[in-house]
Amino acid sequence: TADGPTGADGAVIVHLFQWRWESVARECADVLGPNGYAAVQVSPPQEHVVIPRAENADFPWWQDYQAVSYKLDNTRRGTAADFAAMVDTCRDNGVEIYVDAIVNHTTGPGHGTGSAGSQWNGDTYSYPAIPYATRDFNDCRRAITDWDDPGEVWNCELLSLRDLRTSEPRVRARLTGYLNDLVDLGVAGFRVDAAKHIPADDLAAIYAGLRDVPGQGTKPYIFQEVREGGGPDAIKPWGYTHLGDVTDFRFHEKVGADVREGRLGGLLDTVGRDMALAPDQAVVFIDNHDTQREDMSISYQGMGARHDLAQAFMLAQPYGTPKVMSSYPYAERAQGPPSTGTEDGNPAGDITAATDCADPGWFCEHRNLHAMPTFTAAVGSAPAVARAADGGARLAFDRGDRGFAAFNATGTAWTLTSETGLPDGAYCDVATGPAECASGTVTVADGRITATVGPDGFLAVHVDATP
Ligand code: LAG
Ligand code: CA
Repeated sequence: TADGPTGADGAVIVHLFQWRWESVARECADVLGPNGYAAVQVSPPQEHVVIPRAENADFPWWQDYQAVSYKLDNTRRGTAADFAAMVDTCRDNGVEIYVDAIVNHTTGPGHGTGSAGSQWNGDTYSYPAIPYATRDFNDCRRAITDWDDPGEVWNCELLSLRDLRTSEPRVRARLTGYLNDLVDLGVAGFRVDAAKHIPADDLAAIYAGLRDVPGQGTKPYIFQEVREGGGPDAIKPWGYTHLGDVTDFRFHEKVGADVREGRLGGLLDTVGRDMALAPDQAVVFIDNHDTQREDMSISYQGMGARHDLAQAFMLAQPYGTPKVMSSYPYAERAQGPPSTGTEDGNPAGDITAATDCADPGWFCEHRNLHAMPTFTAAVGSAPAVARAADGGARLAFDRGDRGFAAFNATGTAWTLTSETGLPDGAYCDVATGPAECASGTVTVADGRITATVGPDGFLAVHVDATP
């Protein structure tokens, strides 16, 4: 559950992966606020390494996951002023900013100059702009090899990334300070990157010093990246739920694959039975920026309209806080976002281009969901009640007496008539247009709804969107 003003059950997060700050601000005003989104997860905003073009195509997106300092200036996505303006604009449009917080590590080996001009040296564990020195890093200075050993997972190096000594009060205070600087700007939540690699007690100490979000009077919302591995895998997602929400990757694996294969029939049972966490503790997604690079078949690039259907189902069903993926096509794993090309005088190298959803360089998946987040908000925690099916690839359900949604994972239109708990009346299809009902209405009469769902399409109506 996302706590805070928008944060009850029903809050929808969208990850605008690698978007420039100015573009996020514009999207909050034009699209996200009006369509019911509660929050945006933005890419890591701190100073990062710059990997020259010669070594990797287009300055890899993953530069951002190697922290050189906690300065917000001159990342590839804009200046500190751009970042602050984005937070304000989004808040003014009812949308919170959640920052992807890199707190487990700094950089990998090597040395260089970061995006804001700070020196870093991963070989000598030296980050003077923070400052961190060698004593601030754990003693296990090698990559994690045994994932069944908690000590290794927590204290050795994830991907050779220099592992912070988060048991140390000085390091904790520095991390809390970084997060509080963001809170003071109005940042209302954090995705805690690599939380699995930090002992829960260390995270508890880091979070304990967080300030209230200005104007909100509550602590920032926290969700933690704890990926459940196969085998014994020592560290489990449920070891972190006492500190905040936690990512549940089972949703991606099970729901993503089922929707891809057109297996909708069992999905309500799956989300009610086979997930890792309690519904109000989980953050769920069809794909994230990592999984879409591991298994493109569960991504917009691999699934097209079927991926839209999968994300729409996620917004309609009752498990977890849904996080919508919005990304860009790529030809190789490391490929960065569309860029303006290297700008002279800016050490961040390639600067992320302003996002234009008409430009095929960006997918903008969230726009294909139209006002579906208003459905999620309107139904809250109302239970899912299956209402109609036709074979295994067509499914419709109520959310209590608050909403009705239908999904058609076939190549032909599905005209259905079904009982519904919705009161008799006319409703707007928020899945095909804005909640203001530009896209036509669906009627409930005598407790029955009649509707047509297009090929590989979906429909959603709810009590807060009527003509
Ligand atoms: C995450 N969650 O816990 C992020 O979602 C994931 O995207 C991050 O990895 C990871 N943890 C560390 O924050 C990404 C890339 C990696 C990349 C890393 C650091 O997926 O490929 O590693 O960010 O930039 C790269 C190289 C590695 C190398 C490492 C250090 O790919 O081969 O070992 O840099 O030099
Ligand atoms: Ca660690």
